[in-house]
Amino acid sequence: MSTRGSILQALSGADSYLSGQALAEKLGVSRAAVWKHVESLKREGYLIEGVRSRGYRLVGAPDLLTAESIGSLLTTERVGREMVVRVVTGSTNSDALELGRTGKPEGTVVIAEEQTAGRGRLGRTWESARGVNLYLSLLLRPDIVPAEAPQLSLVAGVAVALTVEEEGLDCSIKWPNDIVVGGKKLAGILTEIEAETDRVACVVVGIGINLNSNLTHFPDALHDIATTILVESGTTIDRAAFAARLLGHFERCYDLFLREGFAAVAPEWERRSVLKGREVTVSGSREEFSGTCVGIDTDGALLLEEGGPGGNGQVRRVLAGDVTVTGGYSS
Ligand code: BT5
Repeated sequence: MSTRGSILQALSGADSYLSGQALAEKLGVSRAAVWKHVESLKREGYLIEGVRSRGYRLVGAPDLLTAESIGSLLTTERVGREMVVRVVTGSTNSDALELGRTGKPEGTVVIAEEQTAGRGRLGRTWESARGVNLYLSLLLRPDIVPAEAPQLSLVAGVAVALTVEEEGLDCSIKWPNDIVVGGKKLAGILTEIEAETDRVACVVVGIGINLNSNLTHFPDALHDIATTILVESGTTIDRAAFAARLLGHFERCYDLFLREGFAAVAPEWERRSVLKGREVTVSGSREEFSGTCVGIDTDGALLLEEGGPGGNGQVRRVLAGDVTVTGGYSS
């Protein structure tokens, strides 16, 4: 972590003043260097009180996503330990794929305050208003085959749900990648891979979560289908703290996935699934299928029991596509 990050971490963890001397000794830098970093943090909007005989005290932090503001709260071993934070970018997924090609390590995270070309699946757009939500991409290098990569969307879905639930909201997941609160989409996940013959060179898991935007940040077409934590709970989220917690949950779920496979994460996913027992239609691939969702397979495939007139009760595995629920999934 940078000296600035370490200063911020020390100040955030202190319940009283920390003297410049104590900080300097702890970090192995001069008192003048501590002072310089504190001044630059203040210019960024951190409220740091300095009292001559006592030292520094952190009184308030700006709602800015910075490597320091997130890094000082991280509990992970490797996820987010390398972080690239951009004020504006096209798409954090594109950035992370690019970093993957240049050899950046597993766990590297790209975060942006705003995306000008945020991407959903199948060429769709992800609305990414500035400074209010979270747009981040994780660069991963798991030893898996390309066909297993979509399971990481589900792993990330569980991590997002666990983080959102800590805000006191009930979360459901709509296969494969919609995180739903109050019947509306709160977050989406886009997993992309860079493959080498039959192995994965890297996987990028992109997560977009609506935190503090209100509906005016969205185009009209999304007003009935999108929501945010602010809209659902009336509380403003500390985005850096939320991001740090999300990365913590992700690392725990991901490590479980690496150790024991998707089947170990599946129960957490299944208990939030809005589709189980519902009549659904899956489109987007070459064919369209309808049936009753009976759950997901141990590898994350959606299981549909074909029924109704002409149906034969067979269970079909669906690997990709968009799901429409007959009658909607809000009730
Ligand atoms: C997704 O696609 O849900 C994946 C979204 C992934 C976004 C993240 S942000 C960080 C990273 N960098 C990127 O460029 N992308 C990832 P899909 O299932 O195709 O859903 C897209 C659809 O969701 C759109 O067609 C809209 O209907 C709706 N939508 C767009 N923006 C939204 C938003 N902010 N909140 C809720 N719904 C939205």
